[in-house]
Amino acid sequence: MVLTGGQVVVETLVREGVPYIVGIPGHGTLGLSDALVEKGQDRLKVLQVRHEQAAVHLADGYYRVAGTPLAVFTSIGPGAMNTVIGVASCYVDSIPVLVLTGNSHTHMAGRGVLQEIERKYDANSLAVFEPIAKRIWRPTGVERLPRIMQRAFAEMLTGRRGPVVVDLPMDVQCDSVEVELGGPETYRPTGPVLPDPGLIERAGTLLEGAKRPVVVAGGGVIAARAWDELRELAEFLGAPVVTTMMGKGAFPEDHPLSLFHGGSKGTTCGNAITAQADVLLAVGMRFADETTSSYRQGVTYAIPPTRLIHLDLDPTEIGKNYPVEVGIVADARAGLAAILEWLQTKGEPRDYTHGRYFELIQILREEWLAQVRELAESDHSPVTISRLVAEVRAFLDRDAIVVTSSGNTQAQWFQEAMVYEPKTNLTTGGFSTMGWTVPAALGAKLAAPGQQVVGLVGDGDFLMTAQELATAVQYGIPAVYVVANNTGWIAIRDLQAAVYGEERAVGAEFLTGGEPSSPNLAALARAFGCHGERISAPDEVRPALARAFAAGGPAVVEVMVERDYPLSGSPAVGWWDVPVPAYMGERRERYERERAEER
Ligand SMILES: Cc1ncc(C[n+]2csc(CCOP(=O)(O)OP(=O)(O)O)c2C)c(N)n1
Ligand SMILES: [Mg+2]
Repeated sequence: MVLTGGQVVVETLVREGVPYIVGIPGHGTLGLSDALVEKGQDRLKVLQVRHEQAAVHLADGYYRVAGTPLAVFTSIGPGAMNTVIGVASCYVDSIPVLVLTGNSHTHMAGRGVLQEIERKYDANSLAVFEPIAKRIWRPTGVERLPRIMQRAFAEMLTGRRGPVVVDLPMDVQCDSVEVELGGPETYRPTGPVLPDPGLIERAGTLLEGAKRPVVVAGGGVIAARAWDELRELAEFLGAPVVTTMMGKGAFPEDHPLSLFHGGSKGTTCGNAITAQADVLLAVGMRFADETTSSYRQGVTYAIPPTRLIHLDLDPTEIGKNYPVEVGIVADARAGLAAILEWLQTKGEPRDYTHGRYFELIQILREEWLAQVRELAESDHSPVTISRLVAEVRAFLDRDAIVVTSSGNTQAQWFQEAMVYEPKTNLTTGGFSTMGWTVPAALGAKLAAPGQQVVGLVGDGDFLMTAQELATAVQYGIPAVYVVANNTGWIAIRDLQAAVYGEERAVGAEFLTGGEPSSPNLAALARAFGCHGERISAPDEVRPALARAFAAGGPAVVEVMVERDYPLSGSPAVGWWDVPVPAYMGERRERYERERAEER
């Protein structure tokens, strides 16, 4: 068949089963947008957003729930550049999204076309994506486009996944080519990367002999849908499971073997158990600094003497941060299943509900839960974020999806709320991008219309992409936002207070005339056509949530929360390397002593 470049894009998206293309058109993308109308019809729906960053976050949220990618389209120049934060967030968290950007006609490139970047290289905006996308392409003729589209899908969906960018010159969108398009099975592999049997035997042998085995699960477990294998293996070994921020939800947190999380934003029980492990099985995770308490020996990990088995799809993660005893490159599900199978052929499962190790796990778990309960039961008014987290959790269904991005709400949902099912805790784990929650929750709701979707978000974060409430209203996407309004970037103020001293907490509050002040976010939501209300007392949370869900459309519950330190957040756990200025005397000396213990 003969297709224009725009039509090649649309046909490939349709054959890949992509349901939505999200973006904002401009003169740089007219050939593509016309093809969407011409060729897309009902097969590919176009979603307009109000900012291109939001388009990528929406696709990101969609993928995390649906497990299939969306496409994003932008015009040339600023439209394309606006996606940068979205693409980088996807890259760090290994989330596939296809970003299609418009650019100068091939025959005009370098002349200074409207919105072209060309002072160093012609039509050079693509270079901005080089460090933040898994792969980038710029077809210089329409005949190259069909193969590039196929390679783009193969690249983003194979191996460690990630975002890709295809930059489309305006003429390439409109020129035509004779093509035969094959189905996805003709150009990209399916099926998992299988582990090496010899390594599985070594891992199995180590785990079989372990007295205090621990499993650490990261986002790779969820990406590989390996949660059943994770649970079976943990129960077989009687091993507690801790997760990273991206891994939260991979293991039910009301399971007696769950010790929640390790790291600087982790839990006391998670840190205690990983630091004492004799054998650690780390799956689909990369030992990032927050997860490890900045590598300070003995705070979260002590590797060695702990013997590490690291299973990951990406060979570059193995041995990167800690020395491994066994490093296995494989799909998390295939790897866990293989270890489990090996163990099953060698012996009987341990009784994971009895024994000294199990008792230790229960004591640690109960100690932590008692701390959380105390925070959650606070009757303080205005409500604390801890109490808010508890009220939201108590209101929601077991399979409700909660979306967080940065600030105290992210940290406290992570630490203090139990998550029971995979893909119900969505968070920008590695890039911690403010502005992510509002659009990502829309993507999540599109992917799971039958599940409750709540964006639990700070006022600062909310204000970075609040314009997407217009998108929510336009398409009737009933996400519910709980905005914890403490009139400021209070996580940062609290960090200053905790590390440098309360008197040095400056520059992170929203003040007018020296007093905290905030726009009325509930009124803002109503101005967009959403349900919106503002509350501040603990016992108002659940009734307000009930009204927000009953409203049936997008809704904002603005919760005026306690803003005074330390009730504004929750106690720190673990350690984090936050450099202290050399002029800070004792604080600096302590920092240097602690830093000296990093490995
Ligand atoms: C885009 C972006 N800019 C800056 C930061 C640094 N940062 C991390 S948390 C935070 C404050 C978040 O404020 P808010 O959303 O109101 O939540 P709060 O901490 O007040 O609960 C900031 C500025 C970030 N994570 N992302
Ligand atoms: Mg705030």
